[in-house]
Amino acid sequence: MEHQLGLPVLYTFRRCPYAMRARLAIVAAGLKVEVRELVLRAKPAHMLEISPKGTVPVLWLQDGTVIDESLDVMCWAVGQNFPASWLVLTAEQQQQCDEWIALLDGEFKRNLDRYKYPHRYHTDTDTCDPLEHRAACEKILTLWDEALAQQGPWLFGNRPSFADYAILPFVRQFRIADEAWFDAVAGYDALKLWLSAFLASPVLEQAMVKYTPWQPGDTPLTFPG
Ligand SMILES: N[C@@H](CCC(=O)N[C@@H](CS)C(=O)NCC(=O)O)C(=O)O
Repeated sequence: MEHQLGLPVLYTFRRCPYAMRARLAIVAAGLKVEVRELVLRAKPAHMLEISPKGTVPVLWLQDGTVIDESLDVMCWAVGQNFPASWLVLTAEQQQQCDEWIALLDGEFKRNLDRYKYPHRYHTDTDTCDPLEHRAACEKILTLWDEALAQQGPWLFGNRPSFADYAILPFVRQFRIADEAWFDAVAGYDALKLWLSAFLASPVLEQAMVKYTPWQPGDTPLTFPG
């Protein structure tokens, strides 16, 4: 299971928004890793050995260090080589960024899951109403829409930052849950522009290149390809 290419190894799942934010930061930082795509129902034994909690992304460095939280993978990538196009946040912006990400990974994700997969959250006594959860997500989207309307096209002005790339994969997922509704709903003008610029960006295209699931013994592949 060694690092055959002399590069860090990234266990990833293409559609996972956490893995996406890690890959986006790796692309933006101009780094290369060895990629191991997986399917969630059949996680590679080696990944579970180095990170028993079993979530993607997992980055395995050449010295054996394991980084298995998406935000930590992003920090590692930008710490290796800060993306030239990204904004360096002031202390105040960093605090705002941290607050938004906490809201995203907590309340937004919780409601997004219930909006997308309500049947998973029905109980004997309670049915899960997806529209209630969509409305809860919308309250949070409004915060980002307002920030973008005031000082867009990115969350902190005219350059992207850690905040944009940490958050956008989840806003993309929110849209995908009901694209026709999202595209037709009134409002969110600045947020929609922000999302569509991201969806058309070369960084996303590179981060979403398809790989066949990895198996031990496969020829190692690099990401980005
Ligand atoms: N806090 C973790 C969350 C990662 C996460 O939950 N990833 C999902 C996929 S989107 C996962 O691997 N779930 C495990 C599974 O479904 O078996 C992070 O930020 O990296």
